Amino acid sequence: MPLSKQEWLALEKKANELRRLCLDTTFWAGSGHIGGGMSVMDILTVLYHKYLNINVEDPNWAERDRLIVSKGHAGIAYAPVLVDKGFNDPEQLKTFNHTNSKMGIHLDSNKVVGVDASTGSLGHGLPIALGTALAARVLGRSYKTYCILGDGECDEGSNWEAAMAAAHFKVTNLISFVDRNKCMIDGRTEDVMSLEPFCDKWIAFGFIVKEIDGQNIKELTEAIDFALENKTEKPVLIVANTKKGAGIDYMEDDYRWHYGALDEDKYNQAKESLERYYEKRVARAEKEGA
Ligand SMILES: Cc1ncc(C[n+]2csc(CCOP(=O)(O)OP(=O)(O)O)c2C)c(N)n1
Repeated sequence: MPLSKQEWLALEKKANELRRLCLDTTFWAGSGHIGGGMSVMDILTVLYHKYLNINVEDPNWAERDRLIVSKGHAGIAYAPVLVDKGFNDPEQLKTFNHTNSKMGIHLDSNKVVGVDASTGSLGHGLPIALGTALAARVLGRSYKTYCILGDGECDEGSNWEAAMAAAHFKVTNLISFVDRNKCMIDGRTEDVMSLEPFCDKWIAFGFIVKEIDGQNIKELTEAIDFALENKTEKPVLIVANTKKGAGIDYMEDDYRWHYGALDEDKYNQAKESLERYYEKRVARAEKEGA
């Protein structure tokens, strides 16, 4: 169903709140993977606030949709989303990555409610998501499995083994995203290990690829609707072009903000930048929404 302007604006508001909460979590933690946290936040917002069929009262409900956040270092974005949704105590965010906290820098599915798989060692999420999707078929369940990969993460060969198997087994109940922010830990993806022609590679592995602006809520919803309506036998991959550090001007598109520390001054600058970013995005939704 097309996204109404009202729904678009509501998702913008939520995404803004969640970016702020990710920033706060980084400040409380002292440091964190804020760059890739900000780039993935729109994907997480749209999934948690429009698509995922989940139940906060029954987090392990067998029919729930699954999400595997394969780029597990995005825990600093994922934990705020799960807390805001009501899965975990908000006070826990203030202890993120502190000694003895339940919320480590990579979220542990045995400690953080709502996490379907512990990730952080890159290259494992798509194989897990594939197994989860195949399990639905074997068990006769109708849930969907979603998976979010980083682009730098796609340097890991295990992703391509999983991709080959997903196409071979015609796994159409799996919807995958790549957060294509073109930056990784220590450089730009094309400098560290060229990925291009990235979409063509996934197509060659048997996927239908939808390339979008991953920081445009409307395009995200259209891509997910497209994947959910897929009547072919091919799995869908959404290549979401994003910016590392999206919304925080001094971090944007700079791989050196893969992981960073915030002092009070930087924290305040970031808050102001996020406000300006939100205003711009609201203006776009007002103009382009219907
Ligand atoms: C197997 C493995 N090797 C190395 C790392 C260290 N590491 C953490 S994040 C990262 C870069 C990931 O880049 P990308 O997937 O593009 O993440 P994003 O830019 O979206 O944050 C690396 C190499 C890891 N977590 N796991």
